[in-house]
Amino acid sequence: MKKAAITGVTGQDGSWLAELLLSKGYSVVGIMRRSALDDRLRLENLKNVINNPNFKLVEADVTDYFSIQNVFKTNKIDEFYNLAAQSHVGTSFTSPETTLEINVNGVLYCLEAIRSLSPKTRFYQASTSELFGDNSKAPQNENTVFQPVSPYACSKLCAHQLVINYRKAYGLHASCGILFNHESERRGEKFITRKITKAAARIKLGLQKQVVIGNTDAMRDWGYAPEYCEAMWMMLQQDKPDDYVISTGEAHSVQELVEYAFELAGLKWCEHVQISANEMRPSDVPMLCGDASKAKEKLGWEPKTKFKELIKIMYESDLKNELEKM
Ligand code: NAP
Ligand code: F7E
Repeated sequence: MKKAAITGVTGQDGSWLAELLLSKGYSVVGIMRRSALDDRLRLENLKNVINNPNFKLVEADVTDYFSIQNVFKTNKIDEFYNLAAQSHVGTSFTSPETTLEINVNGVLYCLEAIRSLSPKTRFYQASTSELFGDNSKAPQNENTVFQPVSPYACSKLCAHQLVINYRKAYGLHASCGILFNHESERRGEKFITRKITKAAARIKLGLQKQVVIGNTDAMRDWGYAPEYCEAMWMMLQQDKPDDYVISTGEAHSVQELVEYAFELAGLKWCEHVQISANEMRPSDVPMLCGDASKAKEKLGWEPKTKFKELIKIMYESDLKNELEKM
């Protein structure tokens, strides 16, 4: 039985990846940092996996080298998926130091632990389309120049280069997935898709009246998270490590997202959506649209769920959740 470890297992992608790997017969070590929060709330996304006998939760923090070393000292890990991050771009402007600590040093510690204790372990790094930043060339692929425009993107660029360096210098099987935005009914509620689908559901049920958002001109290439987690696994099954763009190849604006979610709720968006400078970022990525041809050719990966289907899944899930709470 292969054993995989996942940092960031309590996050959106970590929960989908844990489910996927268990379904493939892996034994999974889910890495979770300590929190003062009630575990039941933090583990909500993991309720499908928590009672699986092949799943084990361990406490470790990627910013604590000893705790990461300990994962390797107490487990023989075949595949290590590093999904832990301060992943909110807006927050990275207000907490740049924490963002760099987790997103850069955290990655360095994982790589160092593998290099020194378990050099045969295959490593996946969660890189991001935010690396492309201000690059007006679209669609973006693995050869597009990186022009990061936030502390989050700068941290992820440093991590991306560290992974490439450890691959070249030490021969580690270390790959980066340059994933474009991917969402699901488990998405954190501060990201724009979930913020909008939840607000539309709550406004429909009379539980709130307004939602306040920022830049509606931004365009993103939004895909469905479980499909993107399958691509992570595919990358680590290749003989050689490499970096891959994962995307749908379609871009939609925040404005389109708002209009479609409120249409699903049978509401007029302009009666409920307020634009505020408070929700704008000091600098924002204007447009992301990916070209995942390399992943299609080398991994056989292709996206299935398109924009409208994705937003419908999220809206219907939020409506159901809110109805269950009433
Ligand atoms: P997420 O929901 O924000 O999850 C992040 C996870 O990292 C959480 O489980 C969080 O744990 C954990 N974490 C944060 N700091 C940690 C630390 N010091 N030690 C251990 N764990 C820590 O993010 P996601 O959407 O699943 O994304 C997964 C990864 O892909 C991230 O690296 C993100 O930057 C990257 N990415 C995401 C997207 C996307 O569109 N979703 C696109 C490209 C790349 P707590 O529960 O304790 O906070
Ligand atoms: O913003 C605009 C915002 O926070 C999308 C992370 O998973 O994907 C994600 O980063 C767009 C931006 O995602 C609000 O300014 C307007 O232009 O949902 P988001 P993101 O910044 O693209 C990448 C690939 C990652 O790697 C990240 O980890 O929507 N926007 N009004 C807003 N965004 C938010 N959050 N809230 C608003 O009120």
